[in-house]
Amino acid sequence: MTTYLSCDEIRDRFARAMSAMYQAEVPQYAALLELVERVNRETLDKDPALAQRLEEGGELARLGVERHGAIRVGTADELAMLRRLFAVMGMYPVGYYDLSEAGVPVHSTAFRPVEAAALARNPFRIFTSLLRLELIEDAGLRERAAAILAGRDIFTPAARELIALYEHQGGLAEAQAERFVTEAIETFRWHRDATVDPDTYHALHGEHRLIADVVCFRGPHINHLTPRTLDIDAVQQRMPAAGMTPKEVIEGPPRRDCPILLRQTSFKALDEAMRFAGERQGSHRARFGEIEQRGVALTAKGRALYDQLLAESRVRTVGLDNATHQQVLAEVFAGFPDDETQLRRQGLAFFEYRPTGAGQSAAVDTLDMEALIERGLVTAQPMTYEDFLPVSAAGIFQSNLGAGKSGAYEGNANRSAFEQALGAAVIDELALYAERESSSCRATLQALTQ
Ligand code: OOG
Ligand code: NI
Repeated sequence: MTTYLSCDEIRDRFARAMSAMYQAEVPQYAALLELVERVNRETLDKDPALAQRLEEGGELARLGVERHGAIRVGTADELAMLRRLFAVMGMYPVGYYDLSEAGVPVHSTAFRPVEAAALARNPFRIFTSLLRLELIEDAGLRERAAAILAGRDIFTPAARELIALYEHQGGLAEAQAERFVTEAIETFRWHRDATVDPDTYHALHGEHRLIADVVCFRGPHINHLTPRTLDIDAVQQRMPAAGMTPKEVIEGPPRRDCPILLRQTSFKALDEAMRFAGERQGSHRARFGEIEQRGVALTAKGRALYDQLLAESRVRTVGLDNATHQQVLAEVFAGFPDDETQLRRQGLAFFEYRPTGAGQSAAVDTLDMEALIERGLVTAQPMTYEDFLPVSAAGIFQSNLGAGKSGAYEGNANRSAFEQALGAAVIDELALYAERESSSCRATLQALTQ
């Protein structure tokens, strides 16, 4: 019998191949990886308890692997085929993000692993955006863009065959998987040669740089990769000395004792030489490097509080430099409990419960989780947030692509149109965390009462 590789193994190889390709394509990204590694090492040296926690969680060895990347596609067919391609690697569409409100004419999902074990093996995600041509007001330009997109195929014939083979067999054998990774990578490669002449490029660019980025090239080049940093504030501060221009502010919540959700920043997109159809030289600015630091996933209640505080802080942070911005954020977020017990008791964050060694042999007379935790019979581990934040994503888009000519687009969220293009429903991220939490509760109580 043929043995098939696990989806996790294929995803791991794919993530590594993407990293190697992107480092070769964008040398400044390789420099970012070096800086992140240096800061991570210094952070671990200063904080042996953190080092031990990471070691025990099996995370130390994986610290250097990228956590996510992003692409942008132009048509429903492209998105639907990507869904099948990512499924080969155990990556499924989770969450719906509307960016139109922030002036970016796309809506998005994140293809990512969903099971805890798969996330632990390699959490690599691809934030995937679909261009919303219907938001372009100029009908002529809209049709021109649609016609250009209709003329390209972003997948190699072999990639298409291997995806069909995977679906037919239910897996890929070693040589097939190896070939699949090689072929899949081709879709995300940078092409210096645009498919359009300068006039077309500039017309689309004038509407929004993002539209030119999606429409004018042969494929959806990977536009950034994102390693994990243990100290995002330090990396932001040290970027200039390492020859990088950081985006103005770190997105997301402020630094806290109990980190929540996701903090992100990037070096700004680089001006890169390209060639128009007809050989004229030009330049295009779209590709950058990002870093992330994740905290605990919030419940609907916790998320509502986060959104409220973020909105409050926004009116006070316009135009501030990062240091002052972070100071104001910290003041506003004083309203968000910052210890694990409160986060748990107030139902603000998700936790995974486990019986301790003592718990396994104790005779218990209560099923009250908090009482069991107090007595040292159960531990509650904060669950890492595995998804993205629309306001942060908008900030990342804007700092690398500019704001576009129309400010906010009239359009609004249209999840059903997105799902129709995708050919499937997106998975509700909150339901995933809630299910993991409640099944850990059930298993814990069962172990304690046996
Ligand atoms: C995606 C921007 C969003 C994130 O980490 O929030 C993103 C893009 O620029 O295509 O990657
Ligand atoms: Ni990103």
